[in-house]
Amino acid sequence: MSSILFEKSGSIGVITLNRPEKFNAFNGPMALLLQEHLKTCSTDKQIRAVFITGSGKAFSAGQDLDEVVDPNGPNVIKILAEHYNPIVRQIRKLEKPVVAAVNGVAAGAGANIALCCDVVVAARSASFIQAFCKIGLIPDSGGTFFLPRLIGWGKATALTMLGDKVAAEDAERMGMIYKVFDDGTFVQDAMKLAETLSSLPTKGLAYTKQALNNSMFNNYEDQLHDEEIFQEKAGRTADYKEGVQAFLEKRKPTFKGE
Ligand code: LHQ
Repeated sequence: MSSILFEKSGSIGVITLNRPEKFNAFNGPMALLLQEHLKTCSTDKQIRAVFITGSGKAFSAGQDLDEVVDPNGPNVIKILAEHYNPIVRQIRKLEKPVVAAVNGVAAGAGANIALCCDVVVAARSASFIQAFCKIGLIPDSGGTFFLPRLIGWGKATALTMLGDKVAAEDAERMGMIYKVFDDGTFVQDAMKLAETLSSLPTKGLAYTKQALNNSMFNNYEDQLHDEEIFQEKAGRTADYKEGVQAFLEKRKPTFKGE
């Protein structure tokens, strides 16, 4: 069985982390496979939203710790430079919305890969753990960048230094994630959200994502300038014309992602 399952459901690329016996912990081949599937999601024009989830009880327990003690395994630099950092970069650059559907515990790199996605939802029983401090490491996979921006410096510092388990509802309350859904309807609710995203003006969402990415480091004037540039591009899309036309004709728009 592959460590990552991939299928197309309508216009959604569904990626399932699939090493349930290891709580979907990442080894090298699995990280490289995720990169391949993300690339497919980026290049396949039919795909207009990406959905990442885990099989079994966990979303992902982060790095497979058996691999790091394997004398033939990759070293820390290789793990970051070739496994996790390319994944985070791909997700942030992907010109389509990426939903993390956190079905269970998300720890270490597993948590931070989820948190760099565009819309993060979690089952009520799921949790998030910055587990790195418990084994003497620092938060990676973008954790030191995204977490303080999501929940503020003070909380991010405490959570990364203490490694507390954060329940999904608390994660929602502190702004770490978008929404919690009940366990019983989690898969349907999360997929419905991805379906909605996949039916919206894909290019407009891509420009929104790029503008938000830039807002992480731009100053105010540069950001206003970027808004001009991206809005000009959005204003040239067919979906923009369709959105305005549909509004004026009092009908539901049909967006094609063009
Ligand atoms: C695992 C793992 C795992 C292997 C559960 N590996 N088997 C970057 C640079 C270089 C090096 C290292 O890493 C990184 C990035 C990182 O991600 S560092 C952080 C690595 N992750 C962790 O430290 C988390 C370790 N796991 C846990 O703390 C717990 O398993 C959590 C809190 C995730 C879940 O706890 P429980 O619900 O009590 O489940 P469990 O501990 O019983 O785990 C279930 C099974 O999964 C178990 O196997 P077993 O055969 O005993 O049933 C675990 O051994 C296995 N597993 N995480 N990371």
